[in-house]
Amino acid sequence: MKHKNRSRLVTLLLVLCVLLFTACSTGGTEVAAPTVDTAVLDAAQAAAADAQATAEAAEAALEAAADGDEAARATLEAELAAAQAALSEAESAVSDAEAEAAAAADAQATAEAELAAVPVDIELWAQATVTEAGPPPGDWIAYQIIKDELNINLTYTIIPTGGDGEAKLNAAAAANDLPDLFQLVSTSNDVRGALLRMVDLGLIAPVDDLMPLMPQRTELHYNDPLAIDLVTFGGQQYGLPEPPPLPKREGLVIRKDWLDALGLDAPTTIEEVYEIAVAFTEQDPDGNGQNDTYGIGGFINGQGIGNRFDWILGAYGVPGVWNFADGTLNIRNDQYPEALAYMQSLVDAGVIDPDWPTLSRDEFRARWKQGLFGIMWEDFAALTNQSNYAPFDENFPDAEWITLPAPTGPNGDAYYGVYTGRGNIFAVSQQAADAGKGEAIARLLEWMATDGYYLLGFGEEGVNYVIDADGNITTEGLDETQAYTAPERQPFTQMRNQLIFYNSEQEISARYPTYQTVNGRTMYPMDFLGFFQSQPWVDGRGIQVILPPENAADFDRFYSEGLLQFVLGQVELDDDTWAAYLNGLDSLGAVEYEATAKQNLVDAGLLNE
Ligand SMILES: [Ca+2]
Repeated sequence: MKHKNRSRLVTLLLVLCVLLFTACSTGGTEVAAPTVDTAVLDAAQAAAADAQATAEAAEAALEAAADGDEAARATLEAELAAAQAALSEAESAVSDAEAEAAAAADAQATAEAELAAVPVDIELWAQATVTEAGPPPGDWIAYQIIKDELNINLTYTIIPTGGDGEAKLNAAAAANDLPDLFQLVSTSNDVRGALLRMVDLGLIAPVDDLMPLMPQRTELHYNDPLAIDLVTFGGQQYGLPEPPPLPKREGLVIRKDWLDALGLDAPTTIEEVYEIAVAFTEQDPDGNGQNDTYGIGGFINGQGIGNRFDWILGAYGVPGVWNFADGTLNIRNDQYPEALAYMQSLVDAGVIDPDWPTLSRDEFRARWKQGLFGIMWEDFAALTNQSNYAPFDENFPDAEWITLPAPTGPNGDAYYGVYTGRGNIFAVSQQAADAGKGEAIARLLEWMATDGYYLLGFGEEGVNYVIDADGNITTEGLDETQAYTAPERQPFTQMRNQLIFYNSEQEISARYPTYQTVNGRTMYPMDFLGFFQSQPWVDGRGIQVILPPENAADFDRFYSEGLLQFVLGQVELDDDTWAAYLNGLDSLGAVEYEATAKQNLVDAGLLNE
């Protein structure tokens, strides 16, 4: 009996503890403090404390009645009954407190719903996808959907590209009247620098808190840690870095029909490229009996010999201008003059189209379509998209270009080129954040990556596009003027390249569909892209933090002209002339340029000190 009573008391005490804990924690965490009548909770807690005291007294009495006589037992039972009554009262009080808390939570939810019912005005500035097409009309269905489903009044302004767009943004910044959400513009292709300048002026709001509010968009658009790092200053993320346009889309190709005609295998080394270039030049690969072909064709795009010959520099481990592993110029590497010597050997042997240093891009493209050379570096769409390939196809229906892997150099190096990964950057103005618009901006951006994706990227399903059995987007069977590809429809998808597309396979295959050539061969543009992307590229995204020196024009001219003179044989390439070239660059501030570049890479977390 004594033992039984003791266990009842222990149980009672445990129950009281649980009730006390529940009462306290309900008040502390689940109900917002300002909306709860704390007196109710206080009363519940006091009652529970009383019950606990009574129970403790009962336990003391139990100890005192160790001998177990009837009178003591009666007292003990009376005490227990009192404790149970107190417990019952405490339970009831806690129950009241919980009801009060639930009512408060309801009131809060109602208040939040009322707040959300007030539409949020959001002003968006972005560049156009098709500049000549103009903005969507005022009665665009998307505006109504955004209002109905997101409770947002969207004002969408298309801003100009280049200097005009930059000036418009700068004027708004100067007037402290930036739009809520906007695309950064830079004529010098340095949108990160443009963002940083506005951050320094206090005009841009951090977006760290917005990222968790848009999980799907973050997964599809903001998934590159380096891109996030590049818009993070002082530990806070200030930019929303959209995915860059299709990366790694250019590559090396060779005329398979010419290889077959001469009984040659595709080259895998830089040496084999040379041999085949000689054969293509000297052995009449097109079989017309005339000496009218070259091995290699190209043109200069960028500094030095240009990035279209990075596959040659890459075979020597020095593609591009910069060595991002240590922040120096690649010309410091002793393999650089070796690569130039190889290029010079192609020029010297006359196996590269001799007009390459002066050709424009269009002139170069006209030449491969005329069958002038059999090895080249080209953009996959410029080569394989139906409209681009058609003139070549008509001239040479039996011809076929195939992809080449990055050729290997004497030390085993092989790189296709440098991937720079520059994409659009959007930002939220501090003014918008101060007005409490951050959450609504995140809601809009998340919607654009989820429910609004197809509407803003292609239009209305069944009207402007259809999804076929393979999951591909097509315009089959649609009214031609309503198809999302029609000129008339371009105003309705102006946001697609700025805020909607993220290089999904569906997007890319919609832009680069397969088709039949003149003689019935199936062309797969996507296969060319996939192969090019699979090749070894140097991660050159650090170029985004390297700013040109003040004497950039003089520096670049000396840099480029000097390299070209060596390659064309106008200056003999030897140890002395190479040293003189490097000295000339140093006199133009090359060392300081490198030191600044290195510091910028270190500051951006892209390079260790
Ligand atoms: Ca010929």
